[in-house]
Amino acid sequence: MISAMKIARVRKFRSDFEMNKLKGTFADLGPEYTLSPAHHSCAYVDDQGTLQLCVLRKQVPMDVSMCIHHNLCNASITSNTQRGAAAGPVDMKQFPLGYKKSNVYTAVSSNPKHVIANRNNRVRSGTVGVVRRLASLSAFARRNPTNMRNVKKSMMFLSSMIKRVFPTMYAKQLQALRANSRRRVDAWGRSCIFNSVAVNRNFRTGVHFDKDMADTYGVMLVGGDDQHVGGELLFPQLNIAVDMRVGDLIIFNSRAWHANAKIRTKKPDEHPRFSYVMYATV
Ligand SMILES: O=C(O)CCC(=O)C(=O)O
Repeated sequence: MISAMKIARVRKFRSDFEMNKLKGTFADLGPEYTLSPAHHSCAYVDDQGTLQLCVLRKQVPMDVSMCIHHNLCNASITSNTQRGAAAGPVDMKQFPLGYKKSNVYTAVSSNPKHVIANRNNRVRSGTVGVVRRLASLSAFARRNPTNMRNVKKSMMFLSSMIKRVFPTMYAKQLQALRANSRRRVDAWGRSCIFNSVAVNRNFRTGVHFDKDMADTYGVMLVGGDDQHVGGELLFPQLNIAVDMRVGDLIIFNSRAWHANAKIRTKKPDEHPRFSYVMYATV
């Protein structure tokens, strides 16, 4: 049972044009940010009354978060160069041959005919479930069918939670997934409103929004020993910061600009912050 929820009408402090200029940069937790409270809260944007985010505190049972963490954490082992703006400001050391930043992120190759598009910093972030680009299951999902099966109940639990709290959103997202799927690739069954998970390990994202389906919502929880410091999830357009802890769940608009504050854990490798972003893609 979810107890009283604080509902706030918020405004956008920066236009999308201004946000586009900040795309790929790091955001810091400054005094302009309001920290999301320790109880459940929702933020709607004034003009259209669109839900931007909803934080549910301590609603994910330990067995659900442990199951997701234990079965999927290894997806973050392989480093990923395709996280675009989320990978943060380009680290030129990673691109000794040069780098062009246009509408796609392009590393320069030693072979002039060879364009390496969509490359960005190497980050610890992997995909579990459907990969939009391929419209099929990710390598992790194909190689680890047992892990995929193990998390099905937990994914369904989260999906049913959304159904209970936001029934209209649930119905709309499920319908969109069914209507748009190019192939019938299901990660966790046809009543689950997400079919993919981004698994991140100590990944400080730069300002970005998610490229999954428009008008859908992502759901995120964190895993690990909960000893991480910092790494707050920031919504720079709304000046809202959320310190996510194990057991919390955030539901956020896939088009809401977000980033992470610096991870300030003294020994981040000993106490990594894992995040699991569940989303709908086709
Ligand atoms: O770890 C987080 O708090 C955010 C992760 C994220 O934004 C992403 O993977 O796109």
